[in-house]
Amino acid sequence: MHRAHTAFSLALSPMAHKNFATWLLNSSSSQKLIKATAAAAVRTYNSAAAEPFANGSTATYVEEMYNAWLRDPSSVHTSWDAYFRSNTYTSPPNLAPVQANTLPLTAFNLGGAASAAPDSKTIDDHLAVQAIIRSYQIRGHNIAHLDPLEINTPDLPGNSSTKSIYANFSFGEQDMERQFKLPSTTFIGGDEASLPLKEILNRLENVYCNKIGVEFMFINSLEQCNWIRKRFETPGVLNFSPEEKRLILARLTRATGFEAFLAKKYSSEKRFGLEGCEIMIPALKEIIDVSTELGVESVIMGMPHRGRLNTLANVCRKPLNQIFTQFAGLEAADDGSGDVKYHLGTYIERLNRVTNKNIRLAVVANPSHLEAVDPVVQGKTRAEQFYRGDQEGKKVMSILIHGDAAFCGQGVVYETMHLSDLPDYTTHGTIHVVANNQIGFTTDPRFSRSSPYCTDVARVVNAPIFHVNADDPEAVMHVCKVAAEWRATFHKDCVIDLVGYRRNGHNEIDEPMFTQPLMYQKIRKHKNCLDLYADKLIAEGTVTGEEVKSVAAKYENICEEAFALAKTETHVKYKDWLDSPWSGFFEGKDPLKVAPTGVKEETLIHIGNRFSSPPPNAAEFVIHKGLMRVLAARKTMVDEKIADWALGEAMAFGSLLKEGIHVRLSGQDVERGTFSHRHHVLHHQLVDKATYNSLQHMYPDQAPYSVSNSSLSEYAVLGFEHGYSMTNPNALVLWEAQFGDFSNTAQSIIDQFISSGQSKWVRQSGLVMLLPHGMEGMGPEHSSCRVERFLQMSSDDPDYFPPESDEFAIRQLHDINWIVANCTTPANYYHILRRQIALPFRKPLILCTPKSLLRHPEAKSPFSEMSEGSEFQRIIPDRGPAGDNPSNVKKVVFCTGRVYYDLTKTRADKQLEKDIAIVRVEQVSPFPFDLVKEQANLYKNAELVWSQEEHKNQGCWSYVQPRFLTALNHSRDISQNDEQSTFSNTTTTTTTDNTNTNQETDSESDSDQKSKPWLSRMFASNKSDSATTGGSAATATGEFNAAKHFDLKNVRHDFNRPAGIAAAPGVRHAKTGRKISYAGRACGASTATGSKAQHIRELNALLNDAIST
Ligand SMILES: Cc1ncc(C[n+]2csc(CCOP(=O)(O)OP(=O)(O)O)c2C)c(N)n1
Ligand SMILES: [Mg+2]
Repeated sequence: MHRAHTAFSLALSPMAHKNFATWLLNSSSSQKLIKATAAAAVRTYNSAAAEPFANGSTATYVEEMYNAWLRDPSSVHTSWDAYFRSNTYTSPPNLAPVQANTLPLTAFNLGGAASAAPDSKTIDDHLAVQAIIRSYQIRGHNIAHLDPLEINTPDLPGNSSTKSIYANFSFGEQDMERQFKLPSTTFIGGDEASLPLKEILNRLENVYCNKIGVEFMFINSLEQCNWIRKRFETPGVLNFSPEEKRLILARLTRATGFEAFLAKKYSSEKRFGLEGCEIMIPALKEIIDVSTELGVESVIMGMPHRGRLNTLANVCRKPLNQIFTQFAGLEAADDGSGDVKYHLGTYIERLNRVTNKNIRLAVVANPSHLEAVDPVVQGKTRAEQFYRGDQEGKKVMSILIHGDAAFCGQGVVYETMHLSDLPDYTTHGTIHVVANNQIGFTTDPRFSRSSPYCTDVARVVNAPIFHVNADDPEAVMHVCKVAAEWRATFHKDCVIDLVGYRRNGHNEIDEPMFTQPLMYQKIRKHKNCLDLYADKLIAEGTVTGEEVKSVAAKYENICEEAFALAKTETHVKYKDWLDSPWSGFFEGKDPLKVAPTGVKEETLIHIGNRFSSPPPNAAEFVIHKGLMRVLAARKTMVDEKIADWALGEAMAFGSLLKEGIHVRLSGQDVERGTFSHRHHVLHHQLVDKATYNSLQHMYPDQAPYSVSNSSLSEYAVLGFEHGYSMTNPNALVLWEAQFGDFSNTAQSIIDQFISSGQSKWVRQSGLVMLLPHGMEGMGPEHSSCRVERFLQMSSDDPDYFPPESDEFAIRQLHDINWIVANCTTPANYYHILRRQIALPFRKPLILCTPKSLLRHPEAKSPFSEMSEGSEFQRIIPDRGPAGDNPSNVKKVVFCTGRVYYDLTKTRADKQLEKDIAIVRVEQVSPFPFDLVKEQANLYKNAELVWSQEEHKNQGCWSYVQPRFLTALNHSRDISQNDEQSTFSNTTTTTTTDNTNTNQETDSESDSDQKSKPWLSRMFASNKSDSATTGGSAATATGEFNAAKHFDLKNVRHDFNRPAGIAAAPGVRHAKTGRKISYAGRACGASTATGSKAQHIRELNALLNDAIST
């Protein structure tokens, strides 16, 4: 523990007094003060002093309000509620609530008669005592005994004894027996109104400076502060019954036994053991028990490596054999997924034996990137609350477990914390548990943080922080109980800082003495928590030594049995490791069938009319004049049956809502839209918070639409939306970046979750990322969403032309990790959004979205392109004179995105419409090999060019170039293969076998393969390829053994081309000899030039380059 220089000096400052007893210090003279105090004392016991409301005393009225509010905040008007919550109210002395333990100060007047005014010494001494009490409440945690190793002793002058406190107030030994009246801001007296100074100090010392350090006085709510004081100060709160103690012991035995068992059986494996902080397991169980008791039915957890297996085993009660199988799998597998067991998620529904209630526990799959899972858990929790109609978070809650170094080091913690109280992002309180082992890998806190505690980040959201010594199980359990009650009461975040140590190195193979010699000398001599606690319980007679041994032996037996069972397992089942099974989603679905995305024209008209209309109470609802014009323009478009970008988007959202699909759009300023084009929320110009959102009122039975301006965070908000999208496949969840380039601050979420979640964790997501992209002279920032990076992570093979068939497009989508597109028309934008839901599986969609096209007169689509029969166009061919007469065309310019409009204009200016065809690649990834080939064949004699506005080392060029070559030259060999043509006619109505989880987990056995004939054929079709290349999948005889290689690892998400088979060199090289050349900017370091003139020069050059024959 890293402690600040702390003393109680602040408590002695005028400020401290002022905060503590404002009403006293407000009096100008001490004489007045004495009188006021005396009067107060008298009035407290005078029934006539309790002035009724009828006599018009405002103060009494306020006081009554205050007392009523204390009992039930909802019983007073919201304005009073807000006022009292603001903590500015201080009861006047005469009106302070009459408490059972209240005595007049005169009773403590040492010099005079009982009813006389107290002398100034009495008052000063009382103030001093009150200041001491407050001082303990504020700073007691700084000198609490939180460190089991006692290495980090308080960094304080003197020592931590009470003497150093009261000496400052000039109290001597003679004062110790003096009786002091207790203020209403403490509960240490219980039923007693006063206590001797010695007892006051003892009790405070015990409450605040023992094994618990409560950090809460920064909270700006009197009610909440009092609530916490009561939970910790009330005498006897730490008394546990023998049954409770035995339960703690049993749980601690399991937690400790589990780590010991793994250490014994897998001594050379990394497991990131929990030793030194095993109490975390009983702690989590206590939080879950209390929360379940208070109504919670589902707990969603996020956690890093440390103690993860133990949590799965002993908190989630995941069958031990499944966990042990992971170790067995590791030994057999040498494919680089060595630490996968620390990252997989899980989902368990079980009976909580303590509360006898059913509970669902999920641990969300997480990457190595510490804390990255935090917002994902929040999003998932929020979504679950939403789907259950749990508006206050009473049924679903999240627990986040952190490491000490990561909690203070990773910025996403702060970003996630700041979502905690936002209306559209709150999960109504998260309990954060820090497994604080006082070290991060090899770095100790002195070098890893500038704050006294690793938990200081929580202070910004007024979350109380409960530090506790992890070697004191009862203190830990108390803190957990209070944390669970806090969440249930206030629905706000709180933090439990479990201060323990790490018995071994970062992992079990590491030598910690290299870097922390003194700490580890101490740790070597330190008894573990279980032994310490067992000794304590034996000493006090709660259990016997034999009982302790027998509980441990019993658990070891359980582990041995599971270990034996694990040995009989032959393979890992991924479905056992899903964190969010999608019940029923895959059942009965043809995995290769996309539902139509066009809708009836009347639906488009209806949505358009609603979207262009003011609210029904338009007469009272004052809309900004500019927006009236926007609505009128929308109405005109609807009448003319055309749509611009905003209308196309609204059509997609509205039609999905109509079909019962929940739509959630989130991101910075998305309600209006960064470019002021969307305007989904109309604001009454005269009434604060009066808004109207027409998309929420399209149809009476529509699904809910939510559009939310987010906090100014990308990392946390994108993570949140990803988590939200994981929860239910029947929702369109979109995150929009303010400008596309800002998405790189969320790179961890993109890399670790979105691009790879399915292949790592069988975790599908249909999240849409809307990334404004385009070089429009706005300079190096704001121009590019860095589409090249997304494309670089696309998993389709540049050298492999998949077999052609009617299902080409859907199979590609099924195989790939995500979709990257750049649409040029509102209709295509509309279709691609709707296709997200029409697909029989879920894939993330990375969508470059336009800026200037939002208002471009040509970037409009007729309704006919969105109505029934229309669909998403992966490629938009040239529809002008060039397309009509392809044999005369000299050049075909392929492009994507907004540059299309510049290219067509230049072509028109140069009157080259017959000579140059312009083809738009709208879906860049998976690459439309088939359509590119078709287009190239159409223009047999033409030169082929790729034109882009991004620099050559950016944009799509690096991605499309090799794929063009494959499409142009490699294709015919594959498509002419006999077996391939059989393949294309194969019926593909197979559904995946997911009886347990309903999650698409692909096949796990050879029999599954047989049920997918097209897959077998596909493998067969590659025999020759593999044989010629001698790829790893080929046998010695050159025969590809599909059965052997058809396993999850090889085929799961890449079934167009089996893993291990390289493209055959013999067929890869040019048959047609056609090439694609590049027309555009040269390479560049930044994404655009900062000078507008330079930008225009470059753009003209690239257009001239592309549009020339
Ligand atoms: C974002 C990120 N950076 C670096 C690492 C490498 N790393 C793995 S564990 C670790 C130390 C973590 O310390 P702490 O949070 O205290 O957890 P502990 O291992 O002590 O439980 C580091 C730096 C990582 N996993 N993630
Ligand atoms: Mg640590």
